[in-house]
Amino acid sequence: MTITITAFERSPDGGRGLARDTRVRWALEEAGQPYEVRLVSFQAMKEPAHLALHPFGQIPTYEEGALALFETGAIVFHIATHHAGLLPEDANARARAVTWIFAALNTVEPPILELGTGKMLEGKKPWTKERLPLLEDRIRDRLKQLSARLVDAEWLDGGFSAGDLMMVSVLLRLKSSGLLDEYANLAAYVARGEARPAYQRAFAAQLAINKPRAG
Ligand code: GTB
Repeated sequence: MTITITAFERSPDGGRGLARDTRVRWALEEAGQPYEVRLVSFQAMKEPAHLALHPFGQIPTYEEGALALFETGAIVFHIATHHAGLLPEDANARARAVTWIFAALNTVEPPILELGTGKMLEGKKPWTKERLPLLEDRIRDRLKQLSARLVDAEWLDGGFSAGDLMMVSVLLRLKSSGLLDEYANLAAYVARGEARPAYQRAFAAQLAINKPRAG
């Protein structure tokens, strides 16, 4: 059955791979599943046809036959449970890998998003100058804890899993902030994720759509 995902017609990040379709593309590449992409404009995202797929009018969505999903956690989990390569066979190891998906989305991503919002949408507010260091420290708390757990391991719990895919995807957002470089093992962990051929293919596919064009 054909898998179709949605992505920005033109991502505001100009192809840096930070929009959330990249993590879904990456999961599909790891699973060896071909997929099609339907590009949507900001306007189309808020229209009934897209809202029927995504109640919050966002990307990405995932369609496969009669199934339509939204939320990257649910989409990556679905891909990982239906195809080999993203979750271990052992039941307990599998449950732990799923835990890392939730940890990435519920514990690590929120302060990173707060910083993004603080910079992009509230950058001119009078309190921003005082607030940004607080937001950065909240991220540092999480990075310090994650760094202490990872130590010098290659991945979070044994072999590469959907938990690592999600954690690396979340941490990638920090690259330009310099915060990641304060934790050498986390910077190396993210680099290992980025070096995976499946990530490279996913990144290249979104870049082909989003790279700034001359003129
Ligand atoms: N919790 C949802 C999920 O995980 O699927 C969040 C989905 C989401 O935030 N989608 C964003 C969206 O559709 C795109 S990824 N936004 C449009 C809207 O809400 O109207 C977030 C994103 C956007 C842009 C950049 N960037 O340019 O750097 C990075 C990340």
